[in-house]
Amino acid sequence: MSAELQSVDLYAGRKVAVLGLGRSGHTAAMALHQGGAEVMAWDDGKRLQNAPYPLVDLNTADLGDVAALVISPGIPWSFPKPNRVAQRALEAGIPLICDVELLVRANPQARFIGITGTNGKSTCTALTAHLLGSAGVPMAMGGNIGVPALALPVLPEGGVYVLELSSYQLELMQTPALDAALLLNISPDHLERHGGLQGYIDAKMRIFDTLLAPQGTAVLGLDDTNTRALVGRLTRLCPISGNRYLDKGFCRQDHALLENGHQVADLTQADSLPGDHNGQNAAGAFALCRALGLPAEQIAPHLASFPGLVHRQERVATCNNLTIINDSKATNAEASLHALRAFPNMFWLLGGLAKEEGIAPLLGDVAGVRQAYTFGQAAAEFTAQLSPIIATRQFDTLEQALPLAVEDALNWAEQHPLEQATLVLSPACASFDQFSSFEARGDAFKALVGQALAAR
Ligand code: UMA
Repeated sequence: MSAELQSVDLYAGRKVAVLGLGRSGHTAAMALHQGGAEVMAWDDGKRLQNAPYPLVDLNTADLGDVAALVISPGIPWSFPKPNRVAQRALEAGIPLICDVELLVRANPQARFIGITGTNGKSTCTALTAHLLGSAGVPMAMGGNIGVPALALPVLPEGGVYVLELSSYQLELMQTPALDAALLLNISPDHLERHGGLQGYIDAKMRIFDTLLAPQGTAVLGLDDTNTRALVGRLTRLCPISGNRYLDKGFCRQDHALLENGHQVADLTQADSLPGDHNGQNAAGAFALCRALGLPAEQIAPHLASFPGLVHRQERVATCNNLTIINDSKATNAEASLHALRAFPNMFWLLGGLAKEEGIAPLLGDVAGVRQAYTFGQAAAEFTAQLSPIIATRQFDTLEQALPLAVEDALNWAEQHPLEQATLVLSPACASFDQFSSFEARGDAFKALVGQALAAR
C-alpha cells in the first residue's frame, strides 16, 4: 500500500473550506487543491509554514459561496458545545463532511468496506485487509486506523477500500456506498462528544442506516447487549459472534470458524487472534470477505498468517513459558477486559489517566491475575479496588513497576514449568498523565522489557 496522495477534482473551480490541518485535514486540503478546488484551510491550534494551499481564518472569513466544509474528525462540532466555524457553515447551509466522504465520492470504481465498534475495530480492519490482500484482491486500508483516507492510492475497478470508521467520521459521511459494513460492539465511549450514549449509538448506526449501499451486507456483532438490541432494525443482516453458536452467520466455536453452522476455517494456528473478542474479529473479517463474494477456501488459509497489530495484544517477547504482551491500546476497561479473559496467569501492569468507569467493570474478571502492578495517576484508586481481591503493588511510574513485574513473572514461570504465564501491559487508562500517546507508552514498555531481559 503506497502513501501517494489522491487528487480530488469533485470541487474543481469551487470553494471548499477545510478546518483542522492534522493528518486527515492536511491530506484533504492537498488533495482538493491538486484537484483544482479553491481551498480555504484553517487550523485553530497551529500555523502551518509553507502550506501549498491558502490559509484563511474560517472563524471570520466570508463563507458565502463555499460548497462544503471538510472538518477533521477530532474536532467536536456539536457537543459539548458547537464549534464556531461548523456553526457558521451549518447556518449558511454548507454541508459538513470529512475526508473519508471525499474518498468515497471520488472513487466510484471501487468497492468499500466500513468497520466500526468501540473496541477491536483496528484489529478487525487490519485482519480484513490482510485476508483480502493475501487472497489477491487489490485493496487499500485506511481511515481511523491512522492512514488518512486521501493518502490511499487510487484503486482499479473492483478494488476494495477497507476503512476503519470512528463515530466521529461516521457523523460526517453521507454517501451510501459501503458494500459491506460491520459494527463489532458498543460500550460507552466518547459520550461527551456525542451528547450521551444514545448519541454515540446513533452515530455508530449511521454505518448501516445511512452509509450501507442498498444491496450491501450489514454485519453485526452479537456479543454485547447494546448491539444485540439493534438486530430488529436491520435488513440483509449477517450476525457474528466470538463466543456463542449461531446457526446463521459466522461464529467461532473452540478453534473452528463456522458459517451457517458449518466449519469454514481452522483457527488453531491463528496465534495473533487469542480470546473471544478476536474470535469475533475473525468472524467479522471473514463475513466481510464472504459478503464481497470471496469463496471461503480462498480466505481461510490466511487467518494463521495475520501478524496482529502493534500495541494491541502485541507479543513482545517469549521466555520459555512466559509471554510478554504489549496491550497499550487498551485505554478503557472494556478493552482490558478482553486481555484479562484472553491471557492466563497474568502479571498485569495497569494505570495512567482513568476513564469515567475506572476499573469497576473488571473486578469480577481478575481471578487469573497472579499479581497486579498499578502506576500513574490512577495508581492509588486502582490499588484500593484491587488489593482486597488480588495481590497488588503500587508504583508512581511504569518505569519503576516494570523491572519488578518482569522479575516476579519470570520467577513464577520458572516455578510452574507446566503452565503458561503472561506479563501484560493493559492499562485500562488513557496515557496522557505520563506519555504523549498510547503508542509512546507501548514503545516505552517494549524498551523497558528489552532492558529488563538484557540485565538478567
Ligand atoms: N483543531 C482545530 N479546531 C478545533 C479543534 C482542533 O482546528 O476546534 C485542529 C487541531 O489543532 C489539529 C487538528 O484539528 O491540528 C486535529 O484533527 P484530528 O484530531 O481529527 O486529527 P488527525 O490528525 O486529522 O487524525 C484523525 C483522527 N483523529 C481523531 O479522530 C481524534 C485519527 O484517529 C485518524 O487516524 C486520522 O484522522 C486519519 O484518518 C485517531 C483517534 O484518536 C487514531 N481516533 C479516535 C479513537 O480511535 O478513539 C476516534
